Amino acid sequence: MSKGKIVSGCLSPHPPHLVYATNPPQNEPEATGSGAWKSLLDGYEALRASLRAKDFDVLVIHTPHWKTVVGHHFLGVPHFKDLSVDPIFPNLFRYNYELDVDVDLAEAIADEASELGLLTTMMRNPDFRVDYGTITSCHLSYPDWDVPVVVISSARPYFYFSNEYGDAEMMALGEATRVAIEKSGKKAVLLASTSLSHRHFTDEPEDPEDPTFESIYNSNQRAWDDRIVAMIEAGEGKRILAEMPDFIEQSVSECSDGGFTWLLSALGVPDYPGNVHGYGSVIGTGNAIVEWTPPEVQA
Ligand code: 2X7
Ligand code: FE2
Repeated sequence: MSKGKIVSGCLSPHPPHLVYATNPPQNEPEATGSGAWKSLLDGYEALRASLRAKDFDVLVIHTPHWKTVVGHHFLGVPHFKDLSVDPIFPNLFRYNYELDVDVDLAEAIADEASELGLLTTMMRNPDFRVDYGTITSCHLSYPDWDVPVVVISSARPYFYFSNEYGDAEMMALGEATRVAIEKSGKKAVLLASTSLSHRHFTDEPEDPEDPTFESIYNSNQRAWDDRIVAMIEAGEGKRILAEMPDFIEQSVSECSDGGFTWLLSALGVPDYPGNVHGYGSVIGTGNAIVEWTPPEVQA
């Protein structure tokens, strides 16, 4: 068996607004088409075109909206079908999903992670409702749903301990993910389902797609996002990690759920640029759609 590899690692933010805006048949609410979020919708179109041109066996996703109190959990049932509803925006996202899980790879990542000292659990409840972060990022990045997924929950180390300790756990989880993929012989796409800056408005315009309403929450949030995006484009993975604790603290970043650090670690902390397909705000939050293609895959 040849060695498995990560063929692409992506930041894939999950505002349900972006699914709503494109009116897929799986989503119940109907969009007005007023035109907000164009930069992100275009960015996702570019990411989808890129992923469809790649050959891969599995999507591995880390989601901030499956929050687990004790350790890192993995979906451990081969098939799920249900209705996923965003608890904050049920007016935008009520999505009928059906997906397959690569349970073997999920177990292999969990085993590697426990070897590295992390607490892991396989989630075996067939009636479990998959969170909207998973469904949204998978739909926006790869709506074909014709490959299985591995879904990893977000444990609470940043919240119970510190940003520095949280990063240390996610570095280990990223390492475990890479090693398990290599041993599996599979080709994987990784999705870190996360916004960057994450302060959001607490009221909504009457038309959620009103483009005149949409803007970043404040210029501090935007300054941090710009800084992170510049480091992504300069191939400064190591520096992003060095600044991650301050970034999380000062921009209320959703990266405190660990996805970005996990992704950078799994990619071996890239010193090559990520391709920024799009950046934009949704209800005040900052979101970047980014893809790192490892140099050995580009060659
Ligand atoms: O979960 C989210 C998010 N992270 C960003 C924006 C809007 C809604 O939901
Ligand atoms: Fe979120």
